[in-house]
Amino acid sequence: MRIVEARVIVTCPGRNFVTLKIITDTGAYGVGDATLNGRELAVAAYLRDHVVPALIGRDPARIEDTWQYLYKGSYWRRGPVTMTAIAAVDTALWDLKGKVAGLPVYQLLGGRSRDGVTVYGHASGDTAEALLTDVSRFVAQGYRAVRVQAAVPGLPSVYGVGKPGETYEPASSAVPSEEVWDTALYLDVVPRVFADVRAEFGPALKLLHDAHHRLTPIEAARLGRSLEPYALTWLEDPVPAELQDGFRLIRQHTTTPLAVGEVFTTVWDCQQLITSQLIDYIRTTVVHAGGITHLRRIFDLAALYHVRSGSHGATDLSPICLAAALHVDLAIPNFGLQEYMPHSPETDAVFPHGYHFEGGYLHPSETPGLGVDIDEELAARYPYRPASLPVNRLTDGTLHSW
Ligand code: GCO
Ligand code: MG
Repeated sequence: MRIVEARVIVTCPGRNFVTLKIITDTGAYGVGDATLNGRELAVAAYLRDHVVPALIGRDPARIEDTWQYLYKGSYWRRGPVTMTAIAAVDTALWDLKGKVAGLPVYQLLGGRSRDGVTVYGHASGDTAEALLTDVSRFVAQGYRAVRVQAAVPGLPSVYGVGKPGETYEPASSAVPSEEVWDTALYLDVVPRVFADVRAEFGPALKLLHDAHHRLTPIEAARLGRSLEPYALTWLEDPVPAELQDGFRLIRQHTTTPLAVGEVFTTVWDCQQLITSQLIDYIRTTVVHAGGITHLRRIFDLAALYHVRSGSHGATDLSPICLAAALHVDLAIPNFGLQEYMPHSPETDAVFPHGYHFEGGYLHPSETPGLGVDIDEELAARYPYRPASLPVNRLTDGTLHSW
């Protein structure tokens, strides 16, 4: 079998997605997600100009060799654009291998380690009452884990808090919109919100919170400590993750479990955090961390150090990435939680898939491969629309992490 064509498909059914479709001489094909929110066309160009020409004529069965070829062969290693492009190729080749073998991909990864993939949903609200109502919406659907993000009085908008009834999509305008941030106001409100939620829903519901890289280590330590009575499952991205010694400082002060990794692209970004046991959950995901091949390598390292997976699963990762993540989640021994933000009906129509939600769990499709596809005709009806993630400024105008 040989690769005869690889198509880069950019579509915007409500938000932008980049997909790679690898086609072989037998007509069998595989699909991979290549979406990097706000930087979609950089990955599309990397694939079209630098990767696709080298794929033509290759044996698609050689997944590991192709991964090494693209990683070592570019000389310029790592980085989100490169690793997202490699992920797209890798994911498409696993999809194809499953189809050729007649097996769902999780079977190729060693088979089931659990019955279903526990997911967490996103609750938010601009008042205490609205937030409790939103959490109960998830509880009523059977969710066992809910991420809670609250409005901060005094700030016009806050990461993770959508308008009532609308899906939260921060990448909107071509030029980044500007938000305002005040850490003191935020640190004041979050523990009070969790006190209310824990009192209302009891000890069994897993609660999570995303600080979205906005705190200093000592601020994060204080937040973690103030949240201890409410037993969070994790506090996510407490600090920007470049300076990893910051996690050591947080760790010295709090038993609130820590999660990080949605912006990491290789095992080299998290090996120190994992081997020093500075985190509890690693949030790397298929599309941004080099595909199934490399993600499994990260999770295997994590398993040696009591670190569990908690893969990123926001709506800017396409249904192809989610499908691939579910196969990995089902197979690995150290699965923790999977983030799940359902896609819009328009997106679901462009990416027909067989995974489904039931009582707090997602189940991957049992069809051979990943069990997800792209409807290219429908995709062509939604042309690319420039959309950037926002920037964040302190009240005095200083640029801060978003
Ligand atoms: C999450 C993430 C996202 C990111 C988004 C950026 O935990 O789901 O923080 O909401 O902000 O994926 O593109
Ligand atoms: Mg996050």
